[in-house]
Amino acid sequence: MLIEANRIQEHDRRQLLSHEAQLDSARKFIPGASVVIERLREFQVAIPSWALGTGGTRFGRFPGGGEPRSLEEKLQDIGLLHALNRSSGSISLHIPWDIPSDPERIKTLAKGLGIRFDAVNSNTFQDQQGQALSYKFGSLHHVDQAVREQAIAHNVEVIRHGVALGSDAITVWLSDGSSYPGQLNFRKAFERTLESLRKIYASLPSNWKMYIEYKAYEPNFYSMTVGDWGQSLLYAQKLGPQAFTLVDLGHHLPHANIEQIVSLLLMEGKLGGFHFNDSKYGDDDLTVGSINPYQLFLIFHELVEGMDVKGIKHSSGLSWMIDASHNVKDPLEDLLQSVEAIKIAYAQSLLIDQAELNHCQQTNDVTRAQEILQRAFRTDVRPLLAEARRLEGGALQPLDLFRELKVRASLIKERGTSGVATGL
Ligand code: AFD
Ligand code: MN
Ligand code: MN
Repeated sequence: MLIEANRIQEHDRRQLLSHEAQLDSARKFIPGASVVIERLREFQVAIPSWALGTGGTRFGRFPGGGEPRSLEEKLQDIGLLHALNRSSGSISLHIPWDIPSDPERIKTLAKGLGIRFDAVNSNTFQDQQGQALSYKFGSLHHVDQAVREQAIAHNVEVIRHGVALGSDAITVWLSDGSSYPGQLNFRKAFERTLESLRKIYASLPSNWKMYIEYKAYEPNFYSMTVGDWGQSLLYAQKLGPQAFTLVDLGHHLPHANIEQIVSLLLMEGKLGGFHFNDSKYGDDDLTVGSINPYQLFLIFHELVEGMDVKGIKHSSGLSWMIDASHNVKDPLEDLLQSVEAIKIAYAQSLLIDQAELNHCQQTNDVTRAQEILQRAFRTDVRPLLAEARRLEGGALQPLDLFRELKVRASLIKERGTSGVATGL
């Protein structure tokens, strides 16, 4: 299914009067509104190929139908999102789930939809059919060198697939760890992992980056070999200038101050990218901004402040990706909501008067500092997002149009109800 431009224009025409009224009033109380709109027009968030189908838990999975059955259909789904919001112009692939049979054809299809390839992900947390050695006790940290070599070879192959598609980064997330005290020698596990990562790093093209994603627990419950940002940063520093830490918002222990982590990683020049999602308890992979939008805003505040200090371009300096799982919602609706939440937090963070905040900090005016942040957070920037979308040819209200056009029903008609998208 494709959404024709005239359907979007027609929708925008119907919404225009009320949009303009809201935009006019927003412009009155947001001094830098035009600059914010320009920044929003550039901002793109990558969609994970594995979030287009219905996710599940270990208890069950309740598919909603019309799920993409192939890489082509995953691209088409992202094409739908991008047509509606003009902010989902890239995809993050997971190998081997998304090995393209014909990379050139996939590239042409993606280009036609305005989609580029963000970081490619390796998978050594599952055993694939026909795989010689098992990852039951880990991959890059495994005590058996043959298992480590197999996992290294897989990562090198992932880079090769990425190169063929025009990607320029690999994300390595390891499930390696231990579930019981005594199972693992932490130091040796770290050293083996580092040695394995060095081999993968050595095969990176010179323009590529390696993102090392950490996670506090699950599937291992006693220790994770890349368990927090300190460990990820250690690997990244030891590996070299092409290695960076990737922050997945759901991968921290409860109450972690993620915004402070982000600030310091940026300071060190070692923040590579993001996996956005939201959570209440753990790695819940919920819709971005659905549980704690204030935290998301505070993270964006640190990002914008830190990137500006270093002269890093907001839209392209870091890899912005979603990593979510949709158990009860339509995945495409959920992704539209997630991209919207990210852009709202980004736009609000652009409203902060950094000079004024800095003055408050230097004079210990704690009350005023809080007021500055909360004034920005409580500003309704949605008319600015809508205007940025309209100017880019997107829909003023993407979610409404998605429903008006009965996109899911068309996808079900096209693909049936029993197709299962690869992923978790
Ligand atoms: C994991 C991690 C990691 C991985 C993904 C696989 O967040 O990003 O690639 O899920 O679905 O929890
Ligand atoms: Mn992730
Ligand atoms: Mn996760």
